[in-house]
Amino acid sequence: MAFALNLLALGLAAFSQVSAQQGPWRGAGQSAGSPAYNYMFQMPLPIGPVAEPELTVNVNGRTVQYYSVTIEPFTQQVYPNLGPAHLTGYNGTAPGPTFKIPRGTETIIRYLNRGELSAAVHLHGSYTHSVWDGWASDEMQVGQWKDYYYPNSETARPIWYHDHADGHTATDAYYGQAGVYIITDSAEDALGLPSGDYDVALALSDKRYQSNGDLASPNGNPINFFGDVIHVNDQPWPYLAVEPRKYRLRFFDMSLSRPYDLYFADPSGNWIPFQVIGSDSGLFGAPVSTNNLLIAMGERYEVVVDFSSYAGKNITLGNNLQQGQIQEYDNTNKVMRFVVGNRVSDSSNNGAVPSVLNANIEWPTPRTTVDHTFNFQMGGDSVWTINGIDFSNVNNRILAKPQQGSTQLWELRHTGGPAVHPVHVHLVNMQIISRTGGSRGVLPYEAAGLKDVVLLEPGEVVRVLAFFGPENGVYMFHCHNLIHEDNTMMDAFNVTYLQALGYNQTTDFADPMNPQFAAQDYSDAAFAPAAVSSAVVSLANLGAYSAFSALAAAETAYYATAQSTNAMATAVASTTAAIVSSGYGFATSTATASTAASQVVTLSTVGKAVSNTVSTSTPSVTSTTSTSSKTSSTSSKTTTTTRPGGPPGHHPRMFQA
Ligand SMILES: *[C@@H]1O[C@H](CO)[C@@H](O)[C@H](O)[C@H]1NC(C)=O
Ligand SMILES: *[C@@H]1O[C@H](CO)[C@@H](O)[C@H](O)[C@H]1NC(C)=O
Ligand SMILES: *[C@@H]1O[C@H](CO)[C@@H](O)[C@H](O)[C@H]1NC(C)=O
Ligand SMILES: *[C@@H]1O[C@H](CO)[C@@H](O)[C@H](O)[C@H]1NC(C)=O
Ligand SMILES: [Cu+2]
Repeated sequence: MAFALNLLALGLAAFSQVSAQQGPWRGAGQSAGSPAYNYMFQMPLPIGPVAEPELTVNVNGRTVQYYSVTIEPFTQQVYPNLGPAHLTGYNGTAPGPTFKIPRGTETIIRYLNRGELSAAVHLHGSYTHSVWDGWASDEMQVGQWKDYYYPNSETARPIWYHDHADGHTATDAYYGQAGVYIITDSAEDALGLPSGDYDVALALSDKRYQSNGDLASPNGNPINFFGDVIHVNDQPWPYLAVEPRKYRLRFFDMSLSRPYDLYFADPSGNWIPFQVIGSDSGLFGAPVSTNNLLIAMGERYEVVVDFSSYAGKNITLGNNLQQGQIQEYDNTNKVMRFVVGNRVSDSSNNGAVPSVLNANIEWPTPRTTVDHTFNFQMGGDSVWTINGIDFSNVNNRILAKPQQGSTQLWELRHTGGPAVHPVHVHLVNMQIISRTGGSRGVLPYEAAGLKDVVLLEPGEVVRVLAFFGPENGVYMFHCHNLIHEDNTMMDAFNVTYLQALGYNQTTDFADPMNPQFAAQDYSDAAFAPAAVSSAVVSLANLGAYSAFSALAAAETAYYATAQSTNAMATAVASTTAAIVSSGYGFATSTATASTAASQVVTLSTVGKAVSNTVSTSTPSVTSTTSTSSKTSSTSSKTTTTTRPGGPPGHHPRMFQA
């Protein structure tokens, strides 16, 4: 039955204009018990401010911005007629502050945990060294802080940040620890897509409320959490006043367990065609026209929708999901409303969507041999696993060891359990090669770009191809149904060091538990302006991402030409000058300092400068640990360490790493 319903949703919706009114709504008459929300489409869509850097440093031509964020409890009046909801979010907001970072500008974000539980921050969709990737047990306990260092070197794309702490990621994301992070670039700017007020991020989530207006807990059911109140940017069923022109809308599914099948309906219920222009890893080669868009947890899709024919009318964003595993309620078929005005105040960037959006998607090298098969299944006691191994199985949880810079074909199988599994692989950009075993293949907008999440419905087998590099390190991959992730459908892979590259790191970024980068206890001294800028400079001076482009090029050449390690010297020498500049390419940072910086410090004379040139045959990075206020000079290659135990209420599983 699930398949039949699913076929209905995807088949009918994709190829014909169907009325949203037709047929009984399968969620009608059901509620999860939240009080009635009597303000549907009456509250404006919240659009948070874009974060501004507190400090910008220039190190050997690289621009590094510094931001700080405090994880803290706050209240939000969700039901105007009831009491407030209690949340815990980044800087006391939900969603957290929006980041908009030009490609090539590195960022260091200091998170201070003033919440109730331990925290680990993952920048989802970023190539980030393991030590800053939000490894589930690399946690900040309450009262601790950690500096996360990000490259932002990939092409323009909508990524996001959210908690990833061991065992309570779902709780933390649900109560507010999630936010939008957008990478921009000049190639995208040159396309003339709708921008400024006409470029809107829409973060979807579903929640439940108690009779007093406070949130109901998402915990208790190990299979799924489905709320009966749909939020966009943490506001239930909002409206957005728009002009009769084109808009770029960026969808983020930040829900714990709920995918959506989105459509735009005019006042008669007719669906409005729109164009999908990009997904997780940025712009497609060409736009994909559709009447509906299936988006699962963790996924992002960007669309251009044209309201020009609807002046003075209201357009509803609806959810037509008809998937047997997904619980719909009375109003989960509605998402938000666009109230179209009569006047266009700015008609720039309102032309046809270019037929070529991105001519340089860097598709992974084709490969037909399956390197790994992963079964996503439910075991006894409601434990979810990958190949029978869960994340608490410390000695066995590394399920793959792709060699640095290699391309692998992974087969992901939904082998059981009454739920869907959107699989997220950290670090990589995946090409979705095939989907078999169910009722559908690869959707056109899944095939049009690279992705970091792919949805597995019951019975489905999906093959994905990805480049594992350019550097080595240990990363998680897991189900992005956060209930499953916590319970513990998550394991790891180790991108293993490629000796032949002859590339020597003096700092170990590969072990996520390297104590050099562990969270530290709060102290006023560590937050004094001079200490902050010194910490930023020390970190920036590591040049942690400076060799990316040279390494990526060398690896590509190595795997293309080297049949034996003897060929390596030639491969490196002949390719290091070539900058990989698109797709998953890792450009060396080149952007100029942001004018938004409140303080600009040029520190080329502070510390020992990093060599980040890529013209030499062997890229090198010189660590400047001697200038760092928080490094331990003895830890060059550290293995696993044990962190202090979690706060009360912490998930009882114990990890060594
Ligand atoms: C359009 O939606 C707005 C906001 O919900 C509402 O105030 C208005 O009455 C609606 N207009 C029409 C014509 O339905
Ligand atoms: C978070 O709030 C602090 C204190 O108001 C502010 O200085 C900082 O810039 C904010 N961070 C972001 C990312 O907006
Ligand atoms: C990952 O692989 C590296 C070799 O590149 C090895 O030294 C390290 O111990 C491995 N890490 C784990 C956790 O297995
Ligand atoms: C890296 O280290 C190895 C072993 O110590 C050495 O043989 C090699 O020359 C080094 N490579 C570079 C580029 O320094
Ligand atoms: Cu799952």
